[in-house]
Amino acid sequence: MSSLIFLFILSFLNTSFTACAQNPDFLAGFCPNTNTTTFSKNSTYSINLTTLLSSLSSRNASYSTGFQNATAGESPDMITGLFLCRGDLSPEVCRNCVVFSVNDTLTRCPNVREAVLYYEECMLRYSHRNILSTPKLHPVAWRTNGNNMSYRQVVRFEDTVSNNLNRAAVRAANSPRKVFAFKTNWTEFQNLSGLVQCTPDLTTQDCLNCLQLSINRLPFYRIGVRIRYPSCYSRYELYQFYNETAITTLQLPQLSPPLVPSPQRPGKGGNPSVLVVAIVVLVILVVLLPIACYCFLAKREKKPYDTAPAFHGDDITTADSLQLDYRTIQTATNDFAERNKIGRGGFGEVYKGILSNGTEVAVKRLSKTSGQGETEFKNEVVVVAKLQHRNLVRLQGFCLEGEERILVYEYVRNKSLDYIIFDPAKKSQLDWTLRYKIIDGIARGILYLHQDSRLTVIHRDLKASNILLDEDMNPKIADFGMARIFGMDQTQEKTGRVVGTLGYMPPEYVMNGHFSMKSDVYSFGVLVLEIISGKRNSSFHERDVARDLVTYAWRLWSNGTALDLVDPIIEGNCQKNEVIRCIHIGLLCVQEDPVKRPTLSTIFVMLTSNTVTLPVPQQPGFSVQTRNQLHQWSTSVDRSLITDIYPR
Ligand SMILES: *[C@@H]1O[C@H](CO)[C@@H](O)[C@H](O)[C@H]1NC(C)=O
Ligand SMILES: *[C@@H]1O[C@H](CO)[C@@H](O)[C@H](O)[C@H]1NC(C)=O
Ligand SMILES: *[C@@H]1O[C@H](CO)[C@@H](O)[C@H](O)[C@H]1NC(C)=O
Ligand SMILES: *[C@@H]1O[C@H](CO)[C@@H](O)[C@H](O)[C@H]1NC(C)=O
Ligand SMILES: *[C@@H]1O[C@H](CO)[C@@H](O)[C@H](O)[C@H]1NC(C)=O
Ligand SMILES: *[C@@H]1O[C@H](CO)[C@@H](O)[C@H](O)[C@H]1NC(C)=O
Ligand SMILES: *[C@@H]1O[C@H](CO)[C@@H](O)[C@H](O)[C@H]1NC(C)=O
Ligand SMILES: *[C@@H]1O[C@H](CO)[C@@H](O)[C@H](O)[C@H]1NC(C)=O
Ligand SMILES: *[C@@H]1O[C@H](CO)[C@@H](O)[C@H](O)[C@H]1NC(C)=O
Ligand SMILES: CC(=O)N[C@H]1CO[C@H](CO)[C@@H](O)[C@@H]1O
Repeated sequence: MSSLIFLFILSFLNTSFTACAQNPDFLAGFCPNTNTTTFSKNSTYSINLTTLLSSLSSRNASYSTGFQNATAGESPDMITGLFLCRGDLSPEVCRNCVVFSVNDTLTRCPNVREAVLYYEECMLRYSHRNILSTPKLHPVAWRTNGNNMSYRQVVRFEDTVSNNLNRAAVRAANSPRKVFAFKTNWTEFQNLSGLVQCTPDLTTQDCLNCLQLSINRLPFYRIGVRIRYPSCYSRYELYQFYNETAITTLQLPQLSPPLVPSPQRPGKGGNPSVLVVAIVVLVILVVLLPIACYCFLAKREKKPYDTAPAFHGDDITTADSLQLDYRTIQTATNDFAERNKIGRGGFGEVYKGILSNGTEVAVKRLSKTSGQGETEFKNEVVVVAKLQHRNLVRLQGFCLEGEERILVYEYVRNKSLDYIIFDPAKKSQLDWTLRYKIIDGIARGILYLHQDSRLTVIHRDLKASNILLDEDMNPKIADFGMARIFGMDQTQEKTGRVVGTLGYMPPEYVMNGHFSMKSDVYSFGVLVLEIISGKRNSSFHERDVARDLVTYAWRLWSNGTALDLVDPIIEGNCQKNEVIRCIHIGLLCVQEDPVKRPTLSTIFVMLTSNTVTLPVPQQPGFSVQTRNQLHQWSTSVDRSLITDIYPR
């Protein structure tokens, strides 16, 4: 098949005239050839298609913007067509690709009513249906760069790539031409470059959906991948694959958020591209001063926190609508009365409050350690407030006055999970069905943070006291986004300030300060084992048996007595196969090697479908002294089992 394509391209190389320096790089073509999708040679449709194609490849088509739509004929012979060139390419390259593709489709898709042809430089698409302004996520084509990221660096790489692509997706979706490119320092010798683009006929939301879907499908362990849908395109490489000059020009008009997404703090200082941008801005300001002034004034009408990194357009939440008066909060909490105090977290103290309209709220008074500016704080709160999911505690407002930084959350009635699950007198309230529901809900909440929200948020401090339970015992994760609110770098691979709680932190985090989404997976695994056993991982008492719960669970599992882990209070009344499966998943989550831990989307599939075969867990990650005492019994994890269960 690929050799056929190769031959095909080769024949074009031989016959095409030399004016075209290089033929476009063909990725894939799709034109379903069935009785209902074809037309006959001399039909109206055929004539109209010819008209359409020649209009798309005509000299006056808008190659400079890289996108053109056109229609020809009347229903039922109406045809709609479009082309999209990669955002950084010059009009000449774009036209070359479109002209080539128009020729190409006549050969590849003769007499077929609809076709999509993907090249690296452009895409050509036409159909008898109306394809404009309609997101289309099928068919997909992709190509990977043959090499895998080295095992040692793959976790950091996956995080860097996914964070940058997701941020770029938001920027692209909000830009007029629906394209955004980024370059960021990967190592001293390599930059990571990426480009995401939608057809500009899509709405911001449709574009974002398409890009996020495509990004979620990318195998980030490859050092370079490109993926194309009819509606969008994403690519990243460890080399400069796009024309930086062209993209910089394109991206200048919307400079307001930083060109380099904020988490890329390393290496920001001496970045020459920032310098170039600065010079260009200076020139523009001087030359086009009146216009610049006008734009500036127009911008000033908006609030400064409009520069929040992510959201524009359909989002109406602003800092104004969330900001609360300090006095309001003082009244609501009886001036932070001791008897209103309901908890203490790593970031400050929590009080119960009642607002003047009767709403019960939980008020978190943050400790005064953040060196963050007011605007940044507001920006981050607004972003975090937009993370809304039934398994996340809802952030309802904030207050910022003087030194005070206060977050106001929905009030959740049943306190936190640790308050019930570890209390011998209360734990019987949670039977197996409820515990399973809690595990499931926590997984949904983290999955949303990791992948389904518009940002990738790593919680970094998942633990039983951060899982709150509402009156129906639905779990709600608290304290998410604290890293954002405190202005800490979410993607930085190492952190001097190790937040998190002993017993829930994975070995690579404790020892090296490395964290990633897989750190949250580890904490989730610990939580699962705690929920099943009703025992705390950190203050595990059976010292003669094992030093902590994870070790203990592993020992029982390898002895074939996993059910001994189950909390005696629910033992007689639980679905044994469900429990075993949850212990199995818990053990997979606490694997020492982050790569071997499943992602949340995999965990979710494992939890919700019991037809899926789980990989065999290996010895979990725990302290060095116990490592050699256990015999290796398990076979190595079969990676194909892991990949199989993605329904993709
Ligand atoms: C398609 O058309 C051919 C002849 O033109 C016929 O033999 C075949 O059964 C048709 N297939 C379908 C699915 O209608
Ligand atoms: C198509 O039309 C041309 C002239 O209009 C005619 O010469 C040719 O035979 C037709 N071909 C078919 C397949 O009908
Ligand atoms: C280009 O110009 C021709 C007439 O000069 C017109 O028929 C055609 O629709 C134009 N094409 C586009 C894409 O504007
Ligand atoms: C489509 O084909 C019909 C029949 O040949 C013709 O009358 C009409 O002008 C065509 N439309 C375009 C836009 O070429
Ligand atoms: C298009 O194809 C025809 C023959 O099929 C060829 O003569 C012509 O040169 C091609 N044009 C381009 C721009 O490749
Ligand atoms: C890259 O990694 C994947 C999954 O881990 C594996 O299936 C593939 O064979 C590896 N490819 C290369 C070239 O090492
Ligand atoms: C990475 O990007 C920076 C800033 O644009 C540039 O100075 C540097 O030369 C690039 N490094 C490589 C290896 O391309
Ligand atoms: C990159 O884009 C700029 C501006 O559009 C153009 O002048 C330059 O020739 C392009 N470089 C390459 C290598 O295509
Ligand atoms: C890029 O990052 C590496 C470490 O990740 C650092 O050693 C290097 O100095 C950085 N380079 C630049 C140009 O910032
Ligand atoms: C959805 C869309 O982009 N439609 C455009 C198609 O092209 C015509 C001009 O040729 C525009 O007017 C439409 O807005």
